[in-house]
Amino acid sequence: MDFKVADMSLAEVGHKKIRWAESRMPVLMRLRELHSRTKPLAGMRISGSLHVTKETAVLVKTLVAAGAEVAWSGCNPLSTQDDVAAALAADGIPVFAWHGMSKDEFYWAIDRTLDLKPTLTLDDGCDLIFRVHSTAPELAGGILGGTEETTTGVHRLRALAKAGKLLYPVIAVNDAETKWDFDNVYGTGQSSLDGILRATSVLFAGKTIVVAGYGRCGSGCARRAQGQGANVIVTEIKPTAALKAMLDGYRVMPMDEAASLGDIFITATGMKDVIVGRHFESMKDGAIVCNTGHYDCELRIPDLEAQASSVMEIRPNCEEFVLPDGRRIYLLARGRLVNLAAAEGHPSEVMDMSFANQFMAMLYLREHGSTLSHEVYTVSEEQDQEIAGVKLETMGAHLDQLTPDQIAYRDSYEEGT
Ligand code: ARJ
Repeated sequence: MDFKVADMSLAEVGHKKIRWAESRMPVLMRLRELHSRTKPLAGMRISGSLHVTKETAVLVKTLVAAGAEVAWSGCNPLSTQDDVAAALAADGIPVFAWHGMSKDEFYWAIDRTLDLKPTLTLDDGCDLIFRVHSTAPELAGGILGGTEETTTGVHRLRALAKAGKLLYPVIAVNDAETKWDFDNVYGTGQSSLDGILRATSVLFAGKTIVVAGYGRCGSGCARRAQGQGANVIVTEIKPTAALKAMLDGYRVMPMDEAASLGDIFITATGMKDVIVGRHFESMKDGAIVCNTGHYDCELRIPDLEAQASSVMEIRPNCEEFVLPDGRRIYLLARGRLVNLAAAEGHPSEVMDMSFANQFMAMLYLREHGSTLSHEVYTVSEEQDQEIAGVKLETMGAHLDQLTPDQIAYRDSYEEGT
């Protein structure tokens, strides 16, 4: 078997991490148990490009248990957990991922997973699908469908579909309610703060935190930062999102104003050039800047590099840029997603639902992919409710049920005052 990871001696630590994640992902483990007998993915070859973390390893092992042949790469040069990659390789998974890959190595790794000649693809950020479209379109005919994990990737796919260029059906796993309303909010909120803390160990209480973007990810970060006693400023471009931020109790202003006020900056917009040279120029001494969006383009790092008279890695994942006037600005994880590059990504409990959606979307594409058109699909309401129901049950919570009389009331229009 072909694979490439940083260091196979880390496999044992990786195995322990995966075991830990398995103990906290009951929905996915239930799916594994259920489908390891019937092997509904037998005959499927899945190429995946998604952060190599302990949670992803639980997904990969579940796909394999259900009969699939799998090849894997990361979806970000700085997010691979080398111990987990080693553990997967030791378990016989062709994995091509290590922390700190160059851009060329990153695409090389994706190409190795395509050597499998996939029947299904699994993406986070759309790089793998886009690679098929741009360099190996001849593979598309053999692909039943693909899935996409994140908002940024779904945007790219919708643009591709709108241009009439999407070569096979894709399910936007991100758009499942049990994904974006939990992973993006609670996952990003906790893991982004975790990344900042591991990289800096600063006190949040009393700090001014500027959160760029008040979508699900940004609102999660703002809420958790406020919970730590920080004063939160939000920057937005969309009136309704800005209004929500205001009514959630935060100040809203343009980045041009916020730049001189913030102690810590977190970008969560999915847009490029959110913090650029003129912002770095007006920041306070000691300001900490990071990104939690999928790509590193939200911060214009070359601007900061051009301004700095010296740069030093002062702690792991924390670089000190000294400006000519003596001010110091700290950049975390090179502007890559701080939660995955400086911490371990979202906690297993929340990835449980995201990856249960991934797994069920794979089953769906196996069954129905050949009848779908080349469009972006969302997961069904039934799948969402089923996953939420099982998750609740594993958390020990139970629901009320409507009586037949209540159902009749719900479905009628006669009864009023
Ligand atoms: C794997 C993770 C983890 C984790 O679902 C999240 C998403 O949409 C991302 C955008 O790239 C990151 C992804 N994510 C967050 N935490 N993927 N393992 N622990």
